[in-house]
Amino acid sequence: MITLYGFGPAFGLPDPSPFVMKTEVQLQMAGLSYVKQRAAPPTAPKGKIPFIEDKGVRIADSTFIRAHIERKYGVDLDRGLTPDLRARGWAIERMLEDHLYFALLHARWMDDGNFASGPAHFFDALPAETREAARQAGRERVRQTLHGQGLGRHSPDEIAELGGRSLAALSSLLGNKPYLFGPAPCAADATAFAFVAGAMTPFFDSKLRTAALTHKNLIAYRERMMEEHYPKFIARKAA
Ligand SMILES: N[C@@H](CCC(=O)N[C@@H](CS)C(=O)NCC(=O)O)C(=O)O
Repeated sequence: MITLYGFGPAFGLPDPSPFVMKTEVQLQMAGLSYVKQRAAPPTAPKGKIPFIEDKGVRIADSTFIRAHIERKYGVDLDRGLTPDLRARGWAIERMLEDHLYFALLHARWMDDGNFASGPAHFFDALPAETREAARQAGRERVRQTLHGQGLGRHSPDEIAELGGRSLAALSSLLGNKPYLFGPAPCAADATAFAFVAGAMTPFFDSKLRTAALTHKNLIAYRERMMEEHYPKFIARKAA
């Protein structure tokens, strides 16, 4: 049995990390059984979540996890796709994981209100004497990450504008198809769904969310995939 390590439900999402949601959906697409457990980044092999444990072997990073499950279990999450469409899937994933992600991170961590209602709670379990300092240090680390990546050097409006362009590009690529490349989902759909859900969560108020919600096809896509992959999460929220 595979164990998927994530953060656990938060921020109105099955997991606050789009990378965890991507991997969970890909495990489901591969038809594999798994259990979920919570873990903190410092315990992960590469200091980032998600990672999986599969019969004593730990694999970190959502892209390497996908490669592992495809290789070990003989599945192809892009089956039926031409080399051209596979390349497009990779390009879409890179746009979302290496560009949109940082706009998402900025909206959650750098906006005072969003930080207070969201990521600040990651530190709640720490002893009272160190909690606030750890919170501020964690926020500072994210600020430095955003600066190093480059997006953090722009104004909040410019960051939202750039993130919005990635969402608009995704919406155009999806068009009126049920999934990115037609009637059947592929690996990049797991990624796209996870990022669209992360951008649309009503838990955070942001220009990025407003931009995401202007795309009716992305709203329908998110709903369709949420029903398909997280029916229990939806039912729990409705109860
Ligand atoms: N390339 C990684 C990215 C994973 C990632 O950025 N995870 C974030 C949460 S969304 C994390 O664990 N951050 C903790 C840290 O950087 O300290 C993947 O595809 O799995």
